[in-house]
Amino acid sequence: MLTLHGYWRSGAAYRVRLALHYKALPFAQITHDLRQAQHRQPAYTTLNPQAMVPTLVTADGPITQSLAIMEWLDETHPTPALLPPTAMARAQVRAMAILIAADIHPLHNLRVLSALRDSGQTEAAVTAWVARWITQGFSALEPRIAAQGGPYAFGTDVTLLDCCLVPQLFSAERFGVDLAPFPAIRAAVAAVRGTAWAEAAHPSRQPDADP
Ligand SMILES: N[C@@H](CCC(=O)N[C@@H](CS)C(=O)NCC(=O)O)C(=O)O
Repeated sequence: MLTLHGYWRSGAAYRVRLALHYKALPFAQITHDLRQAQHRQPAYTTLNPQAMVPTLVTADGPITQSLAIMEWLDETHPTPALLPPTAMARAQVRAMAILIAADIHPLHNLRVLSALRDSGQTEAAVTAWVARWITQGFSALEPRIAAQGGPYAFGTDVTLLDCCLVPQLFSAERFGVDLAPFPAIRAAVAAVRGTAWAEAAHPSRQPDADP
């Protein structure tokens, strides 16, 4: 049995939930309220010394880092695949997924926004900070996704890029980022949203979601 340690509004945990539901893999969830700093409790940091969600606990032990988790899921449960068949296409999917996971998302995770607030930044300044980095990252992604021709972010099949893009758009909406300049990104996310597997992974459907 797989157990996902996460939090309903964590974008990185949302990626993994999408991959698990896309592959129709059963899993249990243990949630940690980041607002209450539950992810910093020793019971969790023995699993993930970084004190970040997600962690996937498998029969072979825990795996941290959402991209590593999704790659492991794809290697151990190859169908349906989350990566395309050719090496070049896989490299392109990974490059765009890393653009989101390494170059956009870390700039607006909880610890960074808390540090900005602690340094005296106003909520308006924090929101502008988030919008700045999401907009910059999406501006680089938009033509690359448009070039694939849809309906998904990397063309005709769902990939782990979709698992990164859907939560990133969710965060962008939450922070009120102007999404008008990104029609290809919005269309790719719309293709996934509304499917039963994506619905099941949605933050609002998780056991710890705010009412
Ligand atoms: N690179 C990590 C990022 C994980 C991450 O940023 N998790 C956030 C929630 S989305 C977190 O646990 N934040 C806790 C904190 O900032 O204190 C991954 O992809 O798994």
